[in-house]
Amino acid sequence: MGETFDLRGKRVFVAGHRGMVGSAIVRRLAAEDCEILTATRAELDLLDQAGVRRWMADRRPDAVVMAAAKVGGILANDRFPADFLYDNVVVQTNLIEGAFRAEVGKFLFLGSSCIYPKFAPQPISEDALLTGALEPTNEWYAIAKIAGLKLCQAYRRQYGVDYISAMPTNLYGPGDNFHLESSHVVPALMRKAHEAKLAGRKTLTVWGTGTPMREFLYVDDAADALICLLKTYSSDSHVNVGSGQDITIAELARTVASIVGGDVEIVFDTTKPDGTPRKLLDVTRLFATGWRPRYSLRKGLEQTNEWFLRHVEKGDVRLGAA
Ligand code: GFB
Repeated sequence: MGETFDLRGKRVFVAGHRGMVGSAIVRRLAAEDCEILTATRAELDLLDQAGVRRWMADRRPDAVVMAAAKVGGILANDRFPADFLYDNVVVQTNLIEGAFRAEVGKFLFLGSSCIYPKFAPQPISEDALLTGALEPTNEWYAIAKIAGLKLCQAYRRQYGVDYISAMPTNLYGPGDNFHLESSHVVPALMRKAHEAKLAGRKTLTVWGTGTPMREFLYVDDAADALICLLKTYSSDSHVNVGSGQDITIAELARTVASIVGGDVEIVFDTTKPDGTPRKLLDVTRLFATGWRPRYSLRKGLEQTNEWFLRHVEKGDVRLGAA
């Protein structure tokens, strides 16, 4: 697919550059001939509309990649519905509207595969959007993300700007949140497996029944796909970003346990929710660009495990912050 947006010499603002996804995007953009703009929370509060407008007017990016979001796993989504809806709607609206006012030509909005109906036909094509009821544990986050992709579409239709949206599957990798209550499943299981090994415990507790299926994509693969879309994609409809393969949570737990080492039996805590039974994305549209993932799940998990070990030693992994 040909390039529709030439990054050379451009100023690209990565909103949320300290997060797992934003930092992978910054790593990936370093290979491009462009200037990367970032702002810490102290420099720019994305919840402050006037501040975002000022920052955009002042720094004048040519493109914005929106990786800033309030994110969390199944339990955090369920417990903090107001935060997940309010923070995400306000941050994304400030960024999209602020970019438009500052005449930013290209905007890449990031959503999530949870925008689709709970019982969408598998693999889930982009057309499944708004065809059925959402999964209740994360409907607040999903509603925010649907509003974000619709806002990009609306600006595109009304003003002809090149604002596009990507919907990544479940991502994992270096820089993830390893807090046991607020994290996603990969970092949670990795941390639990390490703690079991250190304490000589013989069990690894997995939430739910272990039967739900999830598709995982290593964050550096996701960043590569997103930069590919930034350069080559320009259309009204959003694009799914995934690996095209899924596994059960029980299989994931066994794989994580085998990488971490230690001899653990997997037990299921069925007082915790399963969430969506399956959400495998149809990645035909993304793969039509020629892009393919480079990391197998096992390789990505090994890399994440190495990162986790290095950062636990240095004491700077996010183990405590909810
Ligand atoms: O990753 P996760 O929290 O998010 O959970 P979702 C995935 C599956 O893993 C669920 C199970 O079936 C969980 O019950 N699981 C097993 C665990 N053990 C654990 C554990 O120790 N911690 C966690 N967190 N899960 C999120 C949405 O849904 O997906 C967000 O809440 C977002 O909105 C994200 O869309 C990508 O895949 O269920």
